[in-house]
Amino acid sequence: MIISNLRTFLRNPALDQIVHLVPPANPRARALRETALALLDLPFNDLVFQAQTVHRENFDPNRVQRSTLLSIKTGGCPEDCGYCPQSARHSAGVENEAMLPLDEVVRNAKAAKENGATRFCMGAAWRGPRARDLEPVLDMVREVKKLGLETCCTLGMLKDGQAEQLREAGLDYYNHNLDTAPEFYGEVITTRDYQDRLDTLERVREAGIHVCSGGIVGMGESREERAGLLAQLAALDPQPESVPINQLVQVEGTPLAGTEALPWAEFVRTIAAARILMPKSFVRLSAGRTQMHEAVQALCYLAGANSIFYGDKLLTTGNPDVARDDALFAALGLTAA
Ligand code: SAM
Ligand code: DTB
Ligand code: SF4
Repeated sequence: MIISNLRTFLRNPALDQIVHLVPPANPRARALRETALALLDLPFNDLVFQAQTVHRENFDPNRVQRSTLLSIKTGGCPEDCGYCPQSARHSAGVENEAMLPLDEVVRNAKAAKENGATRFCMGAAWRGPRARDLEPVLDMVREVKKLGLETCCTLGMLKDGQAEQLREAGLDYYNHNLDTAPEFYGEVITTRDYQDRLDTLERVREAGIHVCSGGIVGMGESREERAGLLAQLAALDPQPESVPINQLVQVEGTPLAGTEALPWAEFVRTIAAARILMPKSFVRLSAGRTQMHEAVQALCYLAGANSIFYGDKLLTTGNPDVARDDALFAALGLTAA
């Protein structure tokens, strides 16, 4: 009760300046936070121009990398992430399913490759894998890798040794999001803390796996808090190879359903600031595209997004179908990386 009152007190916009003075633990993130906020505060055209300039210095601006997602273990998750339809604590109507068999995963990966995806990302609704959960996933990684696809997993928190096992099986990327700024985090998730996430990212990095880490915007956070998320991501050393920026997909039955929608320009600003702060990372325009107008997606590409989730499903919710994305790529002259 005291904590929740304190949070409400600290979230009072009039106190933003004061809250803002509370330094994040990492000095690099503290400095980057000021830079991130200054970027987000720029006039839109100045920000997008700067982002496109940085983008051109580091990438072919007309090429976009495409990853396809598959939920290999859906629902029944013990964690309480306020955005997530797969939490057993919410009532979003997502059933607790068994792990998919290997042949079904391979079938989906082949289809993804035929459609033109270069990376296949397998997600599980776990707090983290138990030893016996990891074995079948290692087989999936080996088989998907054999197809000539880049492999990615998102399985929750990893314990000592698990990242090494995944690496030996042929895992190229591990997705683990910081999700939001440290000071907003407790509003969204209580069953694991920010440091747990940083620890998993450290294990992934030390095992020699590429890091995919980003977050979600539109959860009711302030612009300062979006700057805080970007600063934490940009402070990772080295910076993540992939940075998914998700727009909250509001699912009925989750605590965050009904949150006031983020204005589209604010989403584009977040992409642009991510591009400038992490010039060599693939910035992924991630969840939320189904509800997003083509023109807004085009602005995201202009602002430096160069990766998407491709295929008509994310994990449990929809994504634009392949035909809609192919039409947008054709309209913009974009090609798959
Ligand atoms: N259970 C694992 C974990 O949380 O690390 C892996 C799967 S989890 C679904 C992967 C990520 O999906 C979350 O960290 C979150 O950033 C994103 N996500 C989940 N539900 C979402 C939603 N409704 N809208 C946007 N992003 C979402
Ligand atoms: C990420 O940043 N976004 C993806 C992926 N990493 C695993 C997941 C989005 C999930 C959206 C809600 C759903 O489909 O369940
Ligand atoms: Fe579980 Fe991951 Fe969903 Fe959180 S985001 S409830 S850990 S599946």
